[in-house]
Amino acid sequence: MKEYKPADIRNFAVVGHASSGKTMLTEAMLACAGAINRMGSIAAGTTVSDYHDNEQQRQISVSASLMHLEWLGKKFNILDCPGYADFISEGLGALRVGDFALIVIHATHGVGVGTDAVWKYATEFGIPKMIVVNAFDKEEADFDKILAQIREHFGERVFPLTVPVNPGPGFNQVLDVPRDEIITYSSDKGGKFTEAPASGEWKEKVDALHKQLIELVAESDDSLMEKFFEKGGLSEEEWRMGIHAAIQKQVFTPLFVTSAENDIGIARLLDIIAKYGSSPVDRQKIAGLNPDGKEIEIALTDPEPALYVFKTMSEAQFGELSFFRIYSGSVKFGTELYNTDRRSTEKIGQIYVLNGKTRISVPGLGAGDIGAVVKLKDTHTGNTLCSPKRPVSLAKVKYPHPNIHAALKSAAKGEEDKVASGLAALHHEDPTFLYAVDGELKQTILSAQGELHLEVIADRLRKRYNVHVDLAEPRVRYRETIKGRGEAKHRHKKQTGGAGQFAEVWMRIEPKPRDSGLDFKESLSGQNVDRVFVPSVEKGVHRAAEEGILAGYRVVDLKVDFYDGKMHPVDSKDIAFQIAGYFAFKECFMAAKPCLLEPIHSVDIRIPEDCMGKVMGDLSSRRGKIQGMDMEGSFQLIKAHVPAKELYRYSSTLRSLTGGRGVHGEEFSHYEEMPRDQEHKVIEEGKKHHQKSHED
Ligand SMILES: Nc1nc2c(ncn2[C@@H]2O[C@H](COP(=O)(O)OP(=O)(O)OP(=O)(O)O)[C@@H](O)[C@H]2O)c(=O)[nH]1
Ligand SMILES: [Mg+2]
Repeated sequence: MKEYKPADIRNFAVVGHASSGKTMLTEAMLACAGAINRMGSIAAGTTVSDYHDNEQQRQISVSASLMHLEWLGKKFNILDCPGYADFISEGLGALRVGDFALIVIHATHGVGVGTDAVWKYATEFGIPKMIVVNAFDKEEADFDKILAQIREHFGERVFPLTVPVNPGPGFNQVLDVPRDEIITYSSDKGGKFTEAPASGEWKEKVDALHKQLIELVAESDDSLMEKFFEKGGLSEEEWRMGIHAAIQKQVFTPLFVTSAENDIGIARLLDIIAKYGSSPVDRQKIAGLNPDGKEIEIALTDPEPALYVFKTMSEAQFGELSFFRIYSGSVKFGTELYNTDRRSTEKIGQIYVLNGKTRISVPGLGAGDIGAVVKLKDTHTGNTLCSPKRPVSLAKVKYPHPNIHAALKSAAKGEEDKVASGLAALHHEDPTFLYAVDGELKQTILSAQGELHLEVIADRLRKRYNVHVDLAEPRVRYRETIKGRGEAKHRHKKQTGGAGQFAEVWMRIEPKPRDSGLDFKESLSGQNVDRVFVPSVEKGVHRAAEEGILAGYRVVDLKVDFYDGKMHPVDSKDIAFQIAGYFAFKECFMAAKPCLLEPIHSVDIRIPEDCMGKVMGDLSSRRGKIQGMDMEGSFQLIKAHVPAKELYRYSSTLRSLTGGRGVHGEEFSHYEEMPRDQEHKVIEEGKKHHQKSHED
């Protein structure tokens, strides 16, 4: 493969809402450019990009895949990203290294919450956007309607460079605004086309659009603006020169129409990307930190290499692949690089460019390019590899905090070590999920971006590490507390054989505000109890509070006063007062109107307006309390407080209530007293659990 200059490279992330056709669009681009002979399909699981088992089974993308092709002498590095919010880390990594975002919107599904999310991320990364409206072969596809919706969301400056001439089944013609032509695509899914000048009503339409386009381009540059006013227009050469800058500045966001499934509209999209799309040269300098934490600039033209690892992936029979983008210098087989984040040296092994699972080995890659390398020793997603002469750490992607949880149950004994090392390896690959052995719940808790994400992690564990694991509902961290005051006098006495034990503890308790924990104090007066036993009583109280009294959950939010008691000159000792303190506390607690508290999560739900009724109804059946409602673009944002217990697998419910158009995020908010009937259930379960663990 030949070497490409940075100006001849087009790195972009194909992103958007789930199932908008990103993978098919990528497939169509590859077919159009001759990188593959024939398009695969999602249904048959034969696309280049979705080559993993879990993608083919579910017919969705789970990992971002790297593909490349050549078009008009330019090398396109295409990162096809999953649309499900569960796998947002993949899209974030790709947008981090892309020079622009190709945002795909389904012509009939319209702008989704996933579209909004990637738009926002692309803006944060400071890269321009191009929009593809796909599936114009669909019966109900309506260009004016979808354009209006997109403009409502993303502004009036979304501008169509192509317009469908015959949308609906049989769609094969587009009006091409830069060329003033009607382009007719072949029906063999090869992406070939013929062109003819627009005539009649289409001529009028294209003339008007062309004029608007020239105005937009003129706006991007003062000298073009002057020429525009002098001559009342721009020459072909002038506006073509200005279009690149106009896209960079996002004076307008170009929009294209396609049918990815039939490879319609793709060739002209590739043309525009090749001629006017962003290249690494458009973002010549990026910021990084040197080892002293000082900000430095890395320029594309610096000879010393600096690479950002945006993704790592372990592949069966192949080992770990690290995907990188080169921000300066070049790499080749055998180059020694410094991993600034791990403070270790790595020797670059075989370098590859990829088309999904097909890897083509190359001797090296230059500045601006994207590739992958196998078997680095200790390099993870987000690390910077660089010349030891100029150590730098490039800005990392900030991933959203994982807030969807499940417990991991081992179905086979003796696999604990394998599970633990598998989880550690998977976490390095995908930092957007976390795991922890939770001492309180006595479960291994996985936290991820969504339920699909959790399922995929469990799948990977099973397949790659050959362990028998299942996901289960995580236990809920209920708390126990009191609503009234309570008192007890507990005598502990054991005087049969050997050394005796004697202690008497008089104690009272009262409630404290929420989230204030447990306070222990003594107010002993006189000499009934030696003060050396105060810590013993406190220990006993804490043990009882940790164990839980009503249903086995931690006791919180109360004040304990150890105010008197009795002792015996010989038999009183630490252990006797611990035991007396333990039982005195339990008795006080039961006398003080005990109750259970349950964790409440604050939940943000984004849905299209037409789903409001269903989602609100479902929320109230989950004991949700609405905290507020807001419009975000045309989406409804609902903020609610919902008990954690009611939220297990909520995203699947939301997906089915909204036909895949809604998403939610959740976070612990506070504890609240439980309704009586619910409390009763938990207490009964707690008792059963207690009995079972005693029998085991
Ligand atoms: N009719 C029609 N169907 C399409 C078109 N493009 C994609 N599809 C179908 O839409 C479904 C989703 O396509 P994908 O390419 O997997 O969509 P995606 O955006 O990559 O999906 P995720 O990566 O899972 O978010 C598949 O069944 C495709 O065959 C199109 O242009 N026309
Ligand atoms: Mg896909």
